[in-house]
Amino acid sequence: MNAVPRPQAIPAHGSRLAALNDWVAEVAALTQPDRIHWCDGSDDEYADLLAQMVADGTLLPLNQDTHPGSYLHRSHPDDVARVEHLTFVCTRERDDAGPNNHWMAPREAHAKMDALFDGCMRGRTLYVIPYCMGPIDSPLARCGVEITDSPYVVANMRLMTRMGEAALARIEREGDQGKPFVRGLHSIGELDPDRRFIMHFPEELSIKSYGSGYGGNALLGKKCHALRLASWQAREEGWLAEHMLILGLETPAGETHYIAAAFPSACGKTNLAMLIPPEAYREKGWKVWTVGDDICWMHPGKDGRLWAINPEAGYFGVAPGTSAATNPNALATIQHDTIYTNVAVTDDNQPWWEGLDDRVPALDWQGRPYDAANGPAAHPNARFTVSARQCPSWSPRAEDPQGVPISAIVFGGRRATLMPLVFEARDWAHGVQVGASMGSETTAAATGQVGVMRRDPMAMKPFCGYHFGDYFAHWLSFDKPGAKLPKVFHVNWFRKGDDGKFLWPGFGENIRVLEWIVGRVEGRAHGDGGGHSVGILPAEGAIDLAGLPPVSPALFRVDEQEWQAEKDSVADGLRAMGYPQEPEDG
Ligand code: O2Y
Ligand code: MN
Repeated sequence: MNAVPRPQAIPAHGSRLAALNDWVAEVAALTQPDRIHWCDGSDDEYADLLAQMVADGTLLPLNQDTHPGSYLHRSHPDDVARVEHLTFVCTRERDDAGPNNHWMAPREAHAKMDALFDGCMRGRTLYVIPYCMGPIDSPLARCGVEITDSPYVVANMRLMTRMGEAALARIEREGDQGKPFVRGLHSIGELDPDRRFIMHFPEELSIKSYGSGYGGNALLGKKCHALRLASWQAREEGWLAEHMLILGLETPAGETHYIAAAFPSACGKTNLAMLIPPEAYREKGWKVWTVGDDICWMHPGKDGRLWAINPEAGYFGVAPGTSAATNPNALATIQHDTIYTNVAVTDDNQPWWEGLDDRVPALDWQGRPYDAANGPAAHPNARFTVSARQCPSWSPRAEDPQGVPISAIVFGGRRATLMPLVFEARDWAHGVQVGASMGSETTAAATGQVGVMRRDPMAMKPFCGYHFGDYFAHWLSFDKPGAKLPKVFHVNWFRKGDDGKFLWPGFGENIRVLEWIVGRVEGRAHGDGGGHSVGILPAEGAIDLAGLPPVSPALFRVDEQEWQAEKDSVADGLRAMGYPQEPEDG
């Protein structure tokens, strides 16, 4: 008897959840893949994917003696960073997306995207990736399914999320209770920048991304789900989805305080999250535990505190500048089982980037023989993708389904002038204002000019999925009776002197600032009384500077006149982002 061919749209494996099967069938009918693969998240599946990508040249094996299990991917040279100008939030009402987002009407956006997706997976495999953002058994976690035609995306999603059968089982269980999952549809398309869009539909909990295979544009669990859609969901449900690292700071008394910190893209969140204290501090018993390096979901607990999880399971970190001096923990993390993207290689095929060491690379990020005349050997936004568990400072509390209680929230930016090393906000409302006033000099994490000062409230300018005015109001709403909110601080590691040199050594020495912060939380460390408009600065001598070369007192002061000018600039920046909202006519 002849076997009846399976209709293309019916997956070989599939889910018992009709809503999921139907969506996969609908997408397959539109995109016309040759095959459908439901990802189970197993080691065998990962090994098969890697072998397939090595065979077709998508991945290049690196030196397996020095970097076992590690591979290099070279992205299309026009596809090397997030594309904010092509990223849209598509709400029914334009005003809900706010002036901080590019907006398109959902009907128009769907039509535009579906025209691009039409037949785009012919000759390719459609992968169905069920994933969970957060510990798989956590009530704070949220699930999604990404459909993609990129095996590179599948491999990265396996490192970055809890992906596969356990996530599918949770999606099915929640589906039985009528709880939706986030639907992310992605195709690399032709990798043509003129046919590239990243569209978010928060009212439908869905994402459509076409034309890029890179990072935040393509790994839809990360910026698209865990920040843009999650911030929308968080507002509806009364929690916060933030662009923050989470670290645990263990004091000599054996108490661990959890700190969440928001810095704009590529301003050192990974370095701070993995900080190794200087020897004198280690000897006294200080230790840093890494819970997360990029995203933090905070929910008010029954005890009034904010409880946080890291929704991610891996790091997609910036390689250039990562070294034994700046971040030894990151370097140890990426010695094996790591996917590198757009780094250079040495003549013995080891990954290399600017700032790593003084070797001279053999090939640059595009695979050309290295020539300084072509620019940096590694792309400035070159990345490593790696499981968080490989980090020597990985905190087992990263798997705690309840999350960790947050003692302090820290905002910061890259500011060559004005901003002192650290100050404390007077109260929650002032803290929200401090976060909303954040500014920073831009980096290579997104396309656009580098080194330009831009306002980036709460480091969420590229990632808040709704109107910033509503977002600030949401932050303010946490201050209610019974709340035991974290103290709020602002730091700046990047202040420069007249000679253009950094005034603060940074990296491991930043523990001195964290020590003051937890001292303030515990009511031990002294502030200056706050008799000025900035907030509360450290009292003289309250930050331990022992053993450092002389530190400029300018780092601990603020010029009142310059501060007033900053306030005007903040007001202009916030107005440009539509805040405060104009009163409606009538
Ligand atoms: O996703 C990218 O294309 C690079 S940007 C990035 C990657 C990891 C963590 N954060 C960011 C960011 O831009 O904030
Ligand atoms: Mn980030």
